[in-house]
Amino acid sequence: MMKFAWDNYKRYAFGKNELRPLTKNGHIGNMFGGLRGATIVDALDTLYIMELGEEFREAKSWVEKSFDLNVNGEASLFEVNIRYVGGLLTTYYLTGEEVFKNKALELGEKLLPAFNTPTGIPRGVINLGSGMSWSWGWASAGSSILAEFGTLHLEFLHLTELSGNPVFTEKVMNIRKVLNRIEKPQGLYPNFLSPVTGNWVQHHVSVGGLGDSFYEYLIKSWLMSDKRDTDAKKMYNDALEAIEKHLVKKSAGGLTYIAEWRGGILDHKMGHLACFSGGMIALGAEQAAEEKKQHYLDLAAEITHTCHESYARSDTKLGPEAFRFDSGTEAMATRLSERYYILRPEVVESYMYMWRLTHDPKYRQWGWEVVKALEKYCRVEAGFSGIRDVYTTTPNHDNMQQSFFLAETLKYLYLLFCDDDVLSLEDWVFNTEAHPLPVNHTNFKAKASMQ
Ligand code: DMJ
Repeated sequence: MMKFAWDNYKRYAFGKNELRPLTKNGHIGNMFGGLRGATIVDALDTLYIMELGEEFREAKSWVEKSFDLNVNGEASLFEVNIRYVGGLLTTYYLTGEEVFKNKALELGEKLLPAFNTPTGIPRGVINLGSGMSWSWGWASAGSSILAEFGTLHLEFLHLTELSGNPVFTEKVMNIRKVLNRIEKPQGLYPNFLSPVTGNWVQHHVSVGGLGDSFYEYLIKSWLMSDKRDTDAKKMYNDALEAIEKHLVKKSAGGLTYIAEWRGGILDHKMGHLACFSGGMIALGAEQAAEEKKQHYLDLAAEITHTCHESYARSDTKLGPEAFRFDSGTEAMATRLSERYYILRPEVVESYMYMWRLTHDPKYRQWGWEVVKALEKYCRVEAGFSGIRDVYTTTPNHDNMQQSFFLAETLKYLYLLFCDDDVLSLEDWVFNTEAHPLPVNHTNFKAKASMQ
């Protein structure tokens, strides 16, 4: 599947950001501020890990010869960090090849002006050429987004490690300081924060979109520090406790889900994005107090089960963008606009973690169901495509092969069927785009080569 996805990208869209597999051309999009080759950089480590040597060399050669960082345009700080910086850092650690390190550091420098705000909380959009930054037009009152400024920590610590420049670590430690200082409604973290005043702008809380990877990076910061970053662990534990108290619910049919919270009122909806949390909670269970370990493993298994149900209850056996638990509905989309599946990884990501942490064979079976469904409904003549409605077996394709399909979905599926020592969870922490970064056992450099 990876070879098919890559070959078609190479044939029809090489150097563009993503493949449009129906029209057989490339897509540039507006998230990466003039950067190109998102699929190449996102796929590098997956190609390497899967031992697709020739394909890896094609990708590397593009990075060496054609990857231009002198660009202008509106880039998402978050997306550039998780896909490009993350992908380059990982490939450096896997191969030891300097070109990946140098590109990661050069790009990291270009992101720094986004932090020039009164609080040091970065704005969401940056022009990589001029360094001008601003907030997303859709974010209320010029706010920054929790999942965006909260998903820089892992990569920025590695940028400091590899450059010797403390500025990257200082920037993300300051974000943590601001978040620690500010009062949290009922212990919850709202999704919108003003980079000017440092106050919350709106009380919307979600473990799905807009919030998700902030929580993920707290527990992973602790893991990546070889369990020394106890502040991150405390923030994670406190946040999870509040989430459990206020957002975790059980449906009439017995399915555990995480609702969204709007100023105290619950929206009984769970996004596909929130399904990463099964894996996160299982990964975090290890550090919990003895009497809570099993509880968190059970909670993780229940959430993963619910997410599997969202797949199992559809006709294609792929899950919708969001599913609901209201008016008699359980784990199904009720709105037309939420029925699509864009090749997202979060559900198989949780299967992979649950498999590694429990070895219950059902997670491999569930992963295999996804493989079959992808082959049946998303494979088209020239690549893989998202579908607009998971509840019909004659799917309408969206004509997009997302770069995260190669970075994440296929990598997690592959790892689900590998031995545990391939990218062992003891030694590697996956960034939110599934790019593994080494745990700081003694120092990061000790892990500069996987071989
Ligand atoms: C990916 O880019 C990352 O996993 C991110 O954290 C959330 N969205 C997509 C995949 O769905």
